[in-house]
Amino acid sequence: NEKTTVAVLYGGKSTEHEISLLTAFSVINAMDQKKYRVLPVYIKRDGRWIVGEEIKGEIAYKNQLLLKDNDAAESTVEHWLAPSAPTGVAAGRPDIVFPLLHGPNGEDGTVQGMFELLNMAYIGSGVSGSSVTMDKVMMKDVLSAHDIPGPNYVSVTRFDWENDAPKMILKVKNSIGYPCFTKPANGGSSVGISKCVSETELSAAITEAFLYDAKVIVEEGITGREVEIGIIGNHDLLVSVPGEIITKNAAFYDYHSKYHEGNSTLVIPADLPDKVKAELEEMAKRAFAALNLSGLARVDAFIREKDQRVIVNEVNTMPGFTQFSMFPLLWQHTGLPYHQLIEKLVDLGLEKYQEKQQIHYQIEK
Ligand code: G1L
Repeated sequence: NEKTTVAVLYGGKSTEHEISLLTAFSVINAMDQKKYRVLPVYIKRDGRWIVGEEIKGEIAYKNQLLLKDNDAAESTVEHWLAPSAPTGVAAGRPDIVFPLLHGPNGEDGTVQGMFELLNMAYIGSGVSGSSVTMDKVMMKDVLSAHDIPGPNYVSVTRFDWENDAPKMILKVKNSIGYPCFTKPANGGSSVGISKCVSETELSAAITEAFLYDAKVIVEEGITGREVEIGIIGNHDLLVSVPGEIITKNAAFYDYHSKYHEGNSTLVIPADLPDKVKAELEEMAKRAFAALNLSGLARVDAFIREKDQRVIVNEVNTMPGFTQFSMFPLLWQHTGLPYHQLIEKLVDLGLEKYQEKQQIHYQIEK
């Protein structure tokens, strides 16, 4: 019974460096070292990669994961670059990679593309699912093509905005109205998001969102309950119990204070009528399949007040993943504790890799 070598990839150049580190700390300490060899792979802020020695025992402080040059194992990432290199610690090649990276260098399909080229197994969605889901406009275009209800939205590129801002404002007024929300299209960030109730506010909000991306999405504000649900699987999809985010005095708080300053509470499981719950599960599974996702996703939706219909608002291929984050908590309440969730994701990643090996890239003679 050989152990499976899992490389946990964390750090990175983005603003989410700290969250990535904290998540890696949480994941690594939850992994059963009788089943797995855990290799830390740290991407430093300057972009350099350090492959550390196998982790043995519990890590006491997350800062132990800030590997220094002299912590580097003999094996380096360069060893992985030979697509035919054998797997195993000695050869330096892990059986599977667990990418815990956010933002432009981890969630948009680029890291996944690298592991495809290296012919290595990795956890989570592939290139197309990751990149399409990362771009909120592309994601909503796909969901809408599959008749999955979402808020109305308008895409504004920096080019559109610089050339004819009044036309874009008019477009928002005609197809969405107020209140509306503006967000950088690139889903990696929670910054640059605003709620607008007037043209003046909209103008300022769009200008601000362009600090973070060259494309901005303007969305209809939906009045209703905010719920989230977890999905795991590749083909046979399992759904978690739903959770609900309850915000105290919704109108009063901006995005940051709402989600990051304790002005909202989490209720798991959400208390939903069976019919609504069934619709949420179905919409979440349909969204997962439509976006060509694998492994896992968290789907965020509204239960619209006026008709109790499920409106899919966000799909996240790399949800918060510490032991105390929404996604693991949802699974905890569904009967799958954190360490088992991680094992399941490793199995799903290996399974997907095996399936891909069956594809013939040449016509057999
Ligand atoms: F690999 C998975 F399972 F797909 C995966 C990857 C990344 C799940 C969750 C995450 N989450 C993160 O990386 C992050 C939320 C810590 C971003 Cl920094």
